Amino acid sequence: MHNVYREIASWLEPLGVNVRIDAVGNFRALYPRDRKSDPRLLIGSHLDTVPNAGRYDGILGVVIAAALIEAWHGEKLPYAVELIGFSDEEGARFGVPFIGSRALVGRVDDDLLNSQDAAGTSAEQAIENFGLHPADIPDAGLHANVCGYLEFHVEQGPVLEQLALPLAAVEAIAGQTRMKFAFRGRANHAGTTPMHLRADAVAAAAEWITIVEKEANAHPEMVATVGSVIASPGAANVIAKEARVSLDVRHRTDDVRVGAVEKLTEQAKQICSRRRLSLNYSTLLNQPAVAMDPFLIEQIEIAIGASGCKPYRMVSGAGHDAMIMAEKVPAAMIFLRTPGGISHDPAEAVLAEDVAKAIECGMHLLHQLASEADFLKGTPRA
Ligand code: HGY
Ligand code: MN
Ligand code: MN
Repeated sequence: MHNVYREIASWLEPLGVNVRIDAVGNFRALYPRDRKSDPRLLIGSHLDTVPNAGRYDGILGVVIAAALIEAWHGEKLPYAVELIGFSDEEGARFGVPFIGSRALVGRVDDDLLNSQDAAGTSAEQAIENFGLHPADIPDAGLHANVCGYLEFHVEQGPVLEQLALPLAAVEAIAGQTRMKFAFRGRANHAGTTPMHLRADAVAAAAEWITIVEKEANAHPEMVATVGSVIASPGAANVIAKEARVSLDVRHRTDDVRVGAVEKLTEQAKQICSRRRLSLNYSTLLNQPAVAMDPFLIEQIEIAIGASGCKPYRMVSGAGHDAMIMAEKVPAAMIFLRTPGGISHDPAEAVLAEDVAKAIECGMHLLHQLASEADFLKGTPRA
């Protein structure tokens, strides 16, 4: 068993849980272990992260879920908790995010399994190399008794720090588009090729990247990022033949986001035809914005109040597994303040007292939900 699984299992097994690693590498632990047929609340987040990451994105939500099980241990609540540590939420390796949570909602398809990493290994191959069996992926699906999903997560932005609040309820998660573009020109000698005779892939990509930034600035609350630019052959004295470029566009309103993506794709085409380059592009993710469950948002705000904090609700610019889980069950998130507002970087921070507040809020929440029979039965609410 991978050491992160072993570590979490070592916290939980003394409490009486049964741990399993499902077919896409999600860590799953049911507590109490003998309550298989009871209503089940899923609490967790993702175990993976991004290159050169901080220490809290994802994993903090799994640690808080484990802390809640530990704090609850021995109490009799009318439902079980399944702790979940998703194996791949970021999409850092295969470019396609939410592999772990998509397995729970039954959306692992051939496109996803055939997506490849930089070395050409497919996700399916990676699953097999890890000792798991893609044929078992259907068994990773949600248990029929799951009544809801809760995720604790660092805010990853500046809002709660500016408001001097430790916690917030997430009301919605912005939609996001992820694409990859290949600008293809002609390699040539940097010293002998006159400027007007060039088909310079990096110069074309650079022109487009400034347009990406301009387009995002033209829409309030839009963010657009080119996080990766790979030039080849990548020598200082060779005009680049190819520039492979990533695009990440996010906005709370899907029409605005999709409209901007279409415009940027069109502009990439125009730049390439004017500069005598060719263009290849593909969409890796077109994830609509997702509202969190209104009932659970209310319950979270009550629990935040019961923890002595001022309730607050906000939209998440970051994507989360909760937006995938919301396809099948009521889903909601609790944000923790991010001092410095930095994330996806080693400077990412969290305050110990805010983590304590989050656990206190979580305990209130677990007790509040214990008396919500309709919620536990999974009765669809109007
Ligand atoms: O990129 C994101 O939205 C998140 O960190 N997965
Ligand atoms: Mn992240
Ligand atoms: Mn995350």
